Amino acid sequence: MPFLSASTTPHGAIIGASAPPTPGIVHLGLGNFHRAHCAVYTAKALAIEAGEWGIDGFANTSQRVVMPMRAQNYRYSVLELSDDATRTGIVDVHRGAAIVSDTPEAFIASVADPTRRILTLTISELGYCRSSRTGRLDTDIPAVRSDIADPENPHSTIGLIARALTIRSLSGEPMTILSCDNLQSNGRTTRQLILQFLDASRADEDVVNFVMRRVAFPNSMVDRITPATTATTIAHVENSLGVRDRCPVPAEEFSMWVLEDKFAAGRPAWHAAGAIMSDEVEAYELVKLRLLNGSHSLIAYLGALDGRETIAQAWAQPFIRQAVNECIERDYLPSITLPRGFDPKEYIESLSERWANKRLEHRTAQVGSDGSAKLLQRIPVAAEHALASGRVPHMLALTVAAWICAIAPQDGYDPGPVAAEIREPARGQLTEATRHEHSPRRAARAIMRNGFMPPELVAFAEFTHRVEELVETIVRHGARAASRDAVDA
Ligand code: CS2
Repeated sequence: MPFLSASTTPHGAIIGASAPPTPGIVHLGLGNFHRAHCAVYTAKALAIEAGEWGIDGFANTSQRVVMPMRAQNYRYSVLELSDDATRTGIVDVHRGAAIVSDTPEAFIASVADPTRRILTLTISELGYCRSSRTGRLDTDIPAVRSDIADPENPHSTIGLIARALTIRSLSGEPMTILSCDNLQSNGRTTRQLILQFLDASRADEDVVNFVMRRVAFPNSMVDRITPATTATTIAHVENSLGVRDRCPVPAEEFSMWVLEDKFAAGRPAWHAAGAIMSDEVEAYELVKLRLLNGSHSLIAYLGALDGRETIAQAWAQPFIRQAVNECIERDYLPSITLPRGFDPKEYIESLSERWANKRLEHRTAQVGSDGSAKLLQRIPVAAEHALASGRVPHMLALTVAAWICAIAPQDGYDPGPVAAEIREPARGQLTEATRHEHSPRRAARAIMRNGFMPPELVAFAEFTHRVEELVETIVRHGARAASRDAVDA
């Protein structure tokens, strides 16, 4: 079987249109999500309105996508998996692919280049280097600390962007930085972190003024479930294209993008490609971060503890469905002011269908990964909202307890093989925090008090106490018993 390359002709159609050679967009984070989301909207937009909107792509560290994309002239396929159909299309909008950690100067030069007009980011919650304690730039992270001391040789994402903007400020060309990550107020937050970095590294006033006046940071809500690529994805694509794609992306059919239309130097016709331009993005963000992502974490941790490998298998368990439905009704919905005209019932029904999609094979271990960073975006504010009005959010306490049990070792408790696959960069710190604690309650308390959750939430003793209780119930009687306990409370 030939490989997808410049000279092979695959059977599949190009999604939208191919981009012209000049990239007006720089993108950081070449993982599956970007390639099935922003890249697809861009390809579709180009088919409706031509423009210099190719994408110069950068991966953070991984060769997994960069090498194959280069070999394939930056093309790859998206395999859309719904319950009754499979569709494969080819995306052809990238005009470069490199690894930032290998060539930070190339990334800096690309962002500083006046012909680039938008920098899009999918760097995950972790990439923003934000402290769980203060919500500000985390200057305890070694890469951030060394970038502040030596801003001309940056390694952290925020340091790299700040360096590029410093150089760009010389030309004064406006630009937009568009965060496409699951962060509350993602545009505003990115702006604050960059300004905090510039302040800490004593940047010139001119640079700060340039960022404040000429760089736009629109908020955006992004949504499309994109599991990891597997051998099955590659085989499926091979069958339908007649060529072998080394880096295809599996994705659900559903896709949504809500954007604040505040761009400093133009944008592709994303609105014509289905993106919603709205002045209520933050409300959409909250809906998505809590109802989808927050519930997703609960499904993932309860599912992993119950030995379920995929989200669909977990969602098929009545005790998990019940826990999630209660969580949405009791703890999440009351914490959100819904966007105008938004029908929560319809949205919740569509979530249920999306989670039930067996063909996606979206792994609980994937959704459960990086919980120490992800949960901060999903739980604390909603929990504090309930607590401030005198109500204990039992289902949010259950989410935190299930995360603790899946990740942090507890004396004599084995969370099972699925939980063992969850990647958690804070595992070492969690183990350290609980090293001298020999009861589940004490271990949970140590985690809550050691900066893994914001102090404002930990200050509500009734919440911390409830998390401790539920951790103990999971350890002694299992995840099902703990769910019942939380649902009945
Ligand atoms: C998931 C998200 O892994 C996770 O934490 O909740 O990646 C989710 O699939 C996407 O945000 C869907 O848009």
